[in-house]
Amino acid sequence: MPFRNQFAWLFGQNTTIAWVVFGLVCFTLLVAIALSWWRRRRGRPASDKAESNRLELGYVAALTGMVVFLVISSFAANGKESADPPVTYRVQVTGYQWCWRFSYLGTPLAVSGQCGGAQLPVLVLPAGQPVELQVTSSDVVHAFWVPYLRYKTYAYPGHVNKFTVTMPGTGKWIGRCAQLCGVYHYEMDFWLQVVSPAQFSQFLTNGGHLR
Ligand SMILES: [Cu+2]
Repeated sequence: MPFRNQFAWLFGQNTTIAWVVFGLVCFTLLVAIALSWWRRRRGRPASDKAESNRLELGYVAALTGMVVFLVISSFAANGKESADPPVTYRVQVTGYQWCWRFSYLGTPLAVSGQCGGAQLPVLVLPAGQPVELQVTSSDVVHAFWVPYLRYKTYAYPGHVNKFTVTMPGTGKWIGRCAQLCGVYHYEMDFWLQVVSPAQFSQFLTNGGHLR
């Protein structure tokens, strides 16, 4: 499953479960209200049953099953973040107050930009090739977030969070810092731009310029 889809799918699944649970709660409430109204109309007193063990056990079992399912499916999706090697390229993504730097490992190339201006930094990746992103920070905690990918990971100082992404086609999407990191946190936007492998090789060899 493509990287983006594994999280879009998880999001869809969890949202569906949340709506079903919400629906059940509303339904149960309405039934309780209707029953008590019906009893009152017939002059019957409210039920004085203090507990219903079977119902409560069933409720606990259903909740436990749901939690186990959610945890397992989330871990399964997260487990696919780091595909097995070989990855074609490795890029170190460094968040700092208040912008981003992308270093293409194994090459001298490191690109940044001007956050908050017209020249946002651009993370350029090749289409169809697995790339490992190594996310870190040089000062405080930031978070690397590309809404299109349905993916966010923390950028901690002194620690590297790795994930592998294979972008299926070319395109350009906005990325943001998703962790309040100081005064200009709101300016920490960047572009994720996916180009053809040929364009990407040119980008690496001509100092980070795209034609
Ligand atoms: Cu930040």
